[in-house]
Amino acid sequence: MAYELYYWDGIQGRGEFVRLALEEAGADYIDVTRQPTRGTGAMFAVMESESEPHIPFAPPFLKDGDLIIPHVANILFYLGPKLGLAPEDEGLRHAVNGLQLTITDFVAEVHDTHHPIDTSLYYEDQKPEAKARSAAFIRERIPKFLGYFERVLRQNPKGRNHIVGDALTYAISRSFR
Ligand SMILES: N[C@@H](CCC(=O)N[C@@H](CS)C(=O)NCC(=O)O)C(=O)O
Repeated sequence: MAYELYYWDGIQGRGEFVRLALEEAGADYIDVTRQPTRGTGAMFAVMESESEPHIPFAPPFLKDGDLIIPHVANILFYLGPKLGLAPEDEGLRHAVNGLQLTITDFVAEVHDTHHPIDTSLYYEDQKPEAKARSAAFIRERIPKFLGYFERVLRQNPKGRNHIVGDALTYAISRSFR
């Protein structure tokens, strides 16, 4: 059965991390809300279900049969071994998961540069604060996060073509070089 990915229909957003892995592996999947017959209504139907015990808080989430898996890093941790995008070694799988969770933190900080005061307010309604937050983000946080990923890459004992081990993983879809 095809995997079902649920995410907002009009943006790449966090859904793109999952799409990249599915596309890289050539997996059979349906981008549910982009189906003309389903749309975001199908996403809300799952999130607002009164009977489903494991409802997601927010998209993206993946359905594999009856199983519902929320959060990008959690979805990728689930899919990685099935798609051939995670190391066989259990310890290394957790290393990849750690990198993906760091990416999760990074993405949340990127989001906060545009919505520093209130997530439910438009960027236009918090522009001065967004500018101040962005300046600090550019100065302090981008170099810290990217410097970290570059160090991990440099220190990979299996070489610098991949971030963990000697093959492509879902954590960073392309080698830096
Ligand atoms: N930790 C979650 C974050 C999910 C998330 O923030 N989703 C956004 C779209 S990118 C959303 O729709 N959030 C609604 C909300 O937080 O109320 C993940 O990594 O998937």
